[in-house]
Amino acid sequence: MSLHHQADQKPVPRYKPYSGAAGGWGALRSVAQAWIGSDNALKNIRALLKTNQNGGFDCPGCAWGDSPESGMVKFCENGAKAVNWEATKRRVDAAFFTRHSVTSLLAQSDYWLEYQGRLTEPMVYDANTDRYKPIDWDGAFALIAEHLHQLESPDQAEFYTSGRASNEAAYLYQLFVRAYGTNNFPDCSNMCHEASGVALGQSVGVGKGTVTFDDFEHADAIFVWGQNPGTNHPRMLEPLREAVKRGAQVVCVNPLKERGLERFQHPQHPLEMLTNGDRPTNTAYFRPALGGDMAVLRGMAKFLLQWEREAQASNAPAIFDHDFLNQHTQDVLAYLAAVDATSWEQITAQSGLTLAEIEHAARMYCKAKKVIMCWAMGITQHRHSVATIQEIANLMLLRGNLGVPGAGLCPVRGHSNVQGDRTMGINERPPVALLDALERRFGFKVPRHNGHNTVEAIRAMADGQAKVFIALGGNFAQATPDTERTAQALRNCELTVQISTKLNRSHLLHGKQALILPCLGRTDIDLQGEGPQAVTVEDSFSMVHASNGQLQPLSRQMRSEPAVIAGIANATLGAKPVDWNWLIADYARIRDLIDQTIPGFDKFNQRLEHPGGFYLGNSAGQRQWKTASGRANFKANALPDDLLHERVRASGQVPDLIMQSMRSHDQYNTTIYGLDDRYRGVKGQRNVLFANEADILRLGFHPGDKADIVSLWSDGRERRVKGFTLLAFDIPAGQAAAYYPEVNPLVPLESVGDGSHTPTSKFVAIQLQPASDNARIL
Ligand SMILES: Nc1nc2c(c(=O)[nH]1)N[C@H]1C(S)=C(S)[C@@H](COP(=O)(O)OP(=O)(O)OC[C@H]3O[C@@H](n4cnc5c(=O)[nH]c(N)nc54)[C@H](O)[C@@H]3O)O[C@H]1N2
Ligand SMILES: Nc1nc2c(c(=O)[nH]1)N[C@H]1C(S)=C(S)[C@@H](COP(=O)(O)OP(=O)(O)OC[C@H]3O[C@@H](n4cnc5c(=O)[nH]c(N)nc54)[C@H](O)[C@@H]3O)O[C@H]1N2
Ligand SMILES: [Mo]
Repeated sequence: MSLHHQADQKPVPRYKPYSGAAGGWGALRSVAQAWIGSDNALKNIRALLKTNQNGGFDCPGCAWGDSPESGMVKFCENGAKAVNWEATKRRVDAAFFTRHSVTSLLAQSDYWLEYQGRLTEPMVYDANTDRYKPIDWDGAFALIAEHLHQLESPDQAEFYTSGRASNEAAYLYQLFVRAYGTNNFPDCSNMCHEASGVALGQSVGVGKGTVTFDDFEHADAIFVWGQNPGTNHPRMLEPLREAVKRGAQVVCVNPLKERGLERFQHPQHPLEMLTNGDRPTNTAYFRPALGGDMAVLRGMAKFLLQWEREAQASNAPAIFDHDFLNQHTQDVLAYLAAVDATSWEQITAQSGLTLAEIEHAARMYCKAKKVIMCWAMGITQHRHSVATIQEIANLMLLRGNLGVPGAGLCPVRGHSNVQGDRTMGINERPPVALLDALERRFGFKVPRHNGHNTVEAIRAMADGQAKVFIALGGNFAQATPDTERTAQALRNCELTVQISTKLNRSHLLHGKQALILPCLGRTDIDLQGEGPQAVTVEDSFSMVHASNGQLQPLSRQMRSEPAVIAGIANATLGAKPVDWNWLIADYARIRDLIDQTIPGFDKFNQRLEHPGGFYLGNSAGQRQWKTASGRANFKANALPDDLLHERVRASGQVPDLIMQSMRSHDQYNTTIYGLDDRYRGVKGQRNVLFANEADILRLGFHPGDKADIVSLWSDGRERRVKGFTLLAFDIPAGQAAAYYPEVNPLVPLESVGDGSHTPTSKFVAIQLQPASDNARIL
């Protein structure tokens, strides 16, 4: 059965552990199904082959980078799905909205909504008929301008960004929004790698990863913390298994035994496919408690300190890199005092690992001369994520694992251009240098006060302080926590505007007035006044490269993101501070402005001509520290006293389990491609809770039973999702896992990371109750 037809059929839920390697035949079969099942098969194969190659388009999937030189994998199974999903021929047009009222669409699943096809014409909500009806572009722009002009303050508008927006679109957007007068830039990054940016900015002076693709070939050890690359960054499996092959250590830290982190068969490697061989992707696997990583890291540091003292006493070679510590770092003694002050009891209790396991991890770290540490959402979506990431940096600084080939910090980004969007100034807490540069170049008074992040924006809309919500991509209603409150917040607005490629719930949970503005995606040819345009993106390794759409857009009425922004800006501000329409005729003109205002982009247009793009550079990777101290800072954070939030305790209830929310193999964030999660053995269902069999029995249920899940928080609100099937799974006792976004209603809006404000989607205190009624399966 093809992936595409599932949306219209009733699936048969199944659950059976998966025995194959990651990648391999399973991945090929899945790609083939996506192609054959697609209504646009031939076109898609051609499109796919250009993915990430010079002259083609950048994969709209994840932000993993490719080696600019080698013939490494240029696409993966999930990239294929992303391309295929965007390149559909199905359309959501005026006729579609005549057939479906908004209320009737609300009863459909997220899977069904996006499956209906590409949005092809601008639409406006008509409250009389409860339907979207066509509006022309000028009418849409005028409506937005009218609302923006009516606000008492520009801070009453929220401008959301999702991480697929190109550099050119993001730059234009932030310029317009700041010229309009606010820094209200909630973005997907606030729910994603915000903690990495905050933590690394304070520790090493730059909030991005310090490694490049080539470093993976030189590392002696690679640690992968809280990340599932087999599903979310499949192109990363290749360097991991190559590392294992050449004798490097690959150490995975993840409570779940993720298949991609165990074995990988290369789907583009003929011999391996024929012999059905596969290779391991790790040399050690540790399974901590949820939120236990900081304790693991602290324990590793404590072993290092012990061994350093022993080495000093016996005149053996030092464990620490003393030259590096002396020349480059600050506050190491305060940090070591904090390490001494942390007890082994607290470390083992909080980490969920034994002392022997922590010692093993520490030895692997110590034996390697050059270490890379990678991490993703398992690390960033906790209350103490900033402190945990700073602990990663601390451990790396102790042995000078920064700014040398084969070593460094690697927060693996999510959305394909989420890093670039930040570089372009999508930032609710903008650096002063950026604001100064904009003011100098464009001569308007930029707003200097901080704007709203995602959680603050929801609160402002809920309180009626913010009245206009504009989204450059994404699916705000589903990606955010506390789903019911977010829906209410959006409905409170006077106007909501979604600039999107596909229909999703954010179009249905709208303000009093609402617009859908259909835009081109990465795969579409973008024709402007001066001809077809390329856009640019930045990957996790700070490589900037061009992306050229290849496919004829489905409708002439779709506009590019820069063109939509220019239209809104022109209607709102006129040709000030720039001539918006002139700018978008040739995106090289936007790049000239980027060149003049954003560090690292001088000669932008010229440098783009280099095949594979160019490297933006990273100061910490060059051992230059853009911190207040001018050095790399050790951060002496204490371990949390208690992982359980005091507001969970104050609820007076004791949690049955701690739950993380995660991605299945058949989804891209809130976009659901299918109902299977191959590597975890789940078929045809998403409303499931993975738990340890002993826990399921202890709580009075049996595997396969349905249960309601309620979360604990002391605000008197009930947060419940209904009728989830309990799956007995290989997961540490006391833990549970479920899919995002189905369990987002359980994440309290106030449960956020310290210093990052990121919803704590990987640590939700829950109780199970007998199912109150049958939930929707789809
Ligand atoms: N195909 C596909 N690709 C994607 C995406 C997608 O949805 N689909 N999303 C993109 C985006 S925006 C992002 S941010 C990335 C996300 O990439 P990931 O971060 O890999 O995404 P998650 O599924 O949230 O996986 C989190 C992993 O962390 C583990 N984990 C959870 N809690 C903890 C913990 O406390 N400690 C440790 N050590 N591990 C923990 C989980 O078991 C899981 O393996 O992927 C990007 N790429
Ligand atoms: N519980 C829980 N919640 C989470 C997470 C979690 O792990 N657990 N992860 C968080 C993370 S890491 C992230 S990044 C956020 C993601 O949050 P978002 O980025 O807001 O969500 P997406 O699902 O990626 O957005 C999908 C929609 O984007 C639109 N779209 C797709 N391509 C384009 C394009 O090229 N241009 C435009 N304009 N629109 C486009 C389509 O209409 C599609 O429906 O969710 C966060 N929420
Ligand atoms: Mo993300």
